Parts: sequence; C-alpha cells; structure tokens
Amino acid sequence: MTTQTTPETTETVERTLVLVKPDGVRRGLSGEVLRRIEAKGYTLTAVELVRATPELLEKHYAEHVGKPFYEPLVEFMMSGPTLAVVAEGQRVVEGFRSLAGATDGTAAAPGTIRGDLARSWSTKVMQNIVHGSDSVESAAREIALWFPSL
Ligand code: IDP
Ligand code: MG
Repeated sequence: MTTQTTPETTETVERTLVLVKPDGVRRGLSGEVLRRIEAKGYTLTAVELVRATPELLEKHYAEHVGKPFYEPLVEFMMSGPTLAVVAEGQRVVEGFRSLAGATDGTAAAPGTIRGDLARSWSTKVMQNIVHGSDSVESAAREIALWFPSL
C-alpha cells in the first residue's frame, strides 16, 4: 500500500467553519453562500442561526483582541444573527478561503463571494459577508466554539 501525501491524491476529508456574518444574513445572502459551497462540491454538515455573544467572539477572534478594529468588529458581529456552517470535503479549508476571496471586499477578485457581494468601505470595512477558517487547526478550534455538540 502506498501512502498518499500529495494534495492531489489525498482522500482526507476536512471540515471548516463558515460564518455568514450579520451583513450577509441581513442582505438575504445566506442561501447564495450555501449555494456556492454546495456547487463547489462540499457537503453541509451543520447549519445554525446563532446570536454571537461577546464571550464567543472573544474566543473566535482571539488573534485580533486588542487591535484597533476589534471593538467595532465585535459590535458588527453582534448587530444581528450569524449563520454558522460546518462544511466538509477534501481540502475544504483552503477551498472555501478561495471561494471567499480577499478580506477587503473592494479589492477581492470578482467571482469570489467577497468580490461579487461585498464592498468593505469606510466604517463598513469589516462587512465582508463571510468568515472561513484559515487552517485545519483553526477549523477544529472554531467548530468546537460554534457547535459544542459536534
Ligand atoms: P479574514 O476574515 O479574511 O481571515 P482577518 O485578518 O482574520 O481576515 O480578520 C478577521 C475579520 O476582521 C475580517 O474578516 C474583517 O471582518 C475584520 N477586519 C480585518 N481587518 C480589518 C481592518 O483593518 N479593519 C476593520 N475590520 C477588519
Ligand atoms: Mg482570519
């Protein structure tokens, strides 16, 4: 038996945490984000509308606590419900980041979720529709926060 290690041949199924942030839910784009995840070929493992608390956000955005945009980011993330999603598939962590596009919606490439649907300007610079875990390790940590029962 050979060990399959290259990305092209690995069969390891990953999970990632996707959030449709409050701007996306408010604008009625939850279905559009789910559609793109499914159209790419990933599976939806869990979907739940969640009202984020300051405690949850402090853990979720631990790497950003103390930065100048942290407080406005928390305020934005508490401005309405968030659709929390666990998506599953080979290389889904990298794949969803690619679907999401760059953080800045204005600069994000057309064809990506942020590039097509977000503008991220001025005081709304954090409003970029989606979050996607940035590594398999972050995904495991974030899924445990948003879906303690999984
Ligand atoms: P990512 O979501 O593309 O991984 P991060 O740098 O991890 O980007 O930032 C987390 C979130 O914080 C972003 O998606 C965005 O909503 C917000 N954010 C990041 N940088 C800034 C900034 O400079 N000003 C305001 N909000 C920001
Ligand atoms: Mg990030």
